[in-house]
Amino acid sequence: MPTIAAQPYEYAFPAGKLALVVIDMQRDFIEEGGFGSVLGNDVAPLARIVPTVRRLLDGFRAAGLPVIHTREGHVPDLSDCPPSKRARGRGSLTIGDAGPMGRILVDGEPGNDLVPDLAALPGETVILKPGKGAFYATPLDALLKRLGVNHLVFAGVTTEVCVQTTMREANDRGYECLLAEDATESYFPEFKAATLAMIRAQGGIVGWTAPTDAVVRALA
Ligand code: C5J
Repeated sequence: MPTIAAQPYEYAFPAGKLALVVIDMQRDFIEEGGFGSVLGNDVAPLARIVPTVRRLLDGFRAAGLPVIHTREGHVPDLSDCPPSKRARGRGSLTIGDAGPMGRILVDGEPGNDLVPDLAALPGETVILKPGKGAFYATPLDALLKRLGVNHLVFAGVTTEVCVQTTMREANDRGYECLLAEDATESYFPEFKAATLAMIRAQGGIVGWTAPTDAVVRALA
């Protein structure tokens, strides 16, 4: 089996049976005026990982392996948004309100699009997810089963919220998960560091972590 130099130890995957899941690389979290900035965060650190995520995407595309993107968003009538989620944050705008890039975190609005450099190619799946985890109320598990894939590499934002939640959901479902360390980011550097440590603690209790270079090298 091919392996990736990872922590806490090398990550083995069956050749041709690895998929990439890119979490929520959408304008709402990465550009000024979106949900992330409305909540008072500096979005610049998230924008800085776009070229690294692109390198990972290009590696999977060149290897002919499946790529799945997710977007956190809600249907326009917000029937899939619990009132508790909408009430959180107490920023100047909340989910469903009109912001500079359209209605915040609503499917079909410009802010909900993936950033242009990471747009999905024809044939790649984009999963719209109403929760933080990409398995909740989505067809992701069924899709992966159909693809026959049990090994997943993760990238995206934010490390401690949607990325970590999704990795934990995947881990509980029996997937072997690896997070690309430099292709994920948080508004809070200490949260990112803690999440990487949590994932690989206790012999990889949630999975593995590795630099993008190590992943791309193994794909080649
Ligand atoms: C957040 C996400 N942070 N994609 N969403 O609300 O992590």
